[in-house]
Amino acid sequence: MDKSELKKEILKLKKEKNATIVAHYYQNDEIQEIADIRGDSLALAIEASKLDSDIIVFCGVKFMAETAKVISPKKKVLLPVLSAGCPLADTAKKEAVLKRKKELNNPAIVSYVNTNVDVKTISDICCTSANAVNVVKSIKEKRILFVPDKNLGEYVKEQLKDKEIFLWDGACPTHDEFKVDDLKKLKKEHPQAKIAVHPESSKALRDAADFVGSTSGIINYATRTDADEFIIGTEEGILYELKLRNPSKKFYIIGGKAICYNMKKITLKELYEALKEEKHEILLDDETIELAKKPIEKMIAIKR
Ligand code: CIZ
Repeated sequence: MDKSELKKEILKLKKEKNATIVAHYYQNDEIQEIADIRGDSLALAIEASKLDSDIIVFCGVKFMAETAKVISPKKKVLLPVLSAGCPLADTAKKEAVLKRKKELNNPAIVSYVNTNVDVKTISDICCTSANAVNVVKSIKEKRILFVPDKNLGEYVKEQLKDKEIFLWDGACPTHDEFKVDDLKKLKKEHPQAKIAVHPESSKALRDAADFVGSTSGIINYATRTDADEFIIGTEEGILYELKLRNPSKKFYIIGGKAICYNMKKITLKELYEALKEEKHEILLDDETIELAKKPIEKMIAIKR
């Protein structure tokens, strides 16, 4: 089938099966285009839970689909490509996190949503890049083990000096790769451009930026800021939404390219097959859902 036939079939199946397609901002353009909802992982999981659809097809990576399942346990949640994982999440295995907690004499565990679901079951509270500072600020504990992103953890630490934050040695390979020299080069070529980077980037990059924020934060910043050009430090799938909302503005990705290969594994073909065969269903046992739900719900109760 060619792309236009695939699109027709996907729309037909979606209606027949009462399914909702949600796509993360880092997905391929063709997936973002056909999705019912686009957003960051938390917004997608929350929005999908409000719909009366029977199936949620989560076009993103595994931890995102797991979070959607925890929030909507009665719905069938599908992840079109099972191998779409997150190398950052995989740096924090549950047993290793528990060991570190013990070594540090039991600090509270704040886990970024980019963790596998079993790590959420042992977390005191979760956070996203959009609410990490507010989440850490909100908890009474002073001593915190922040997993797994050391850059985001360091960013939080810089703003909350009264907390003792222990970092995990994990980083996102896509964001950690941005080079300050590439940023400087772009700034020289586009001196008027505003710089917006994700907090998963290194300190050097964050310090050089006009704005540091999550995907939704970067999109809102670029949309409300009165500038014609922006230098962007996050995965390039974000360009789809940035251009859609700001057709007259120009966006340059640091280093010219930033791809999360896991995010790009889903194409129209995989999406079509996932809907047709209802695969790959995310299955979690009741105990995991119950335990993982607590830190996620605690986070949702806090403003972004
Ligand atoms: O939580 C998300 O969606 C991720 C991974 C990034 C972001 O900034 O939105």
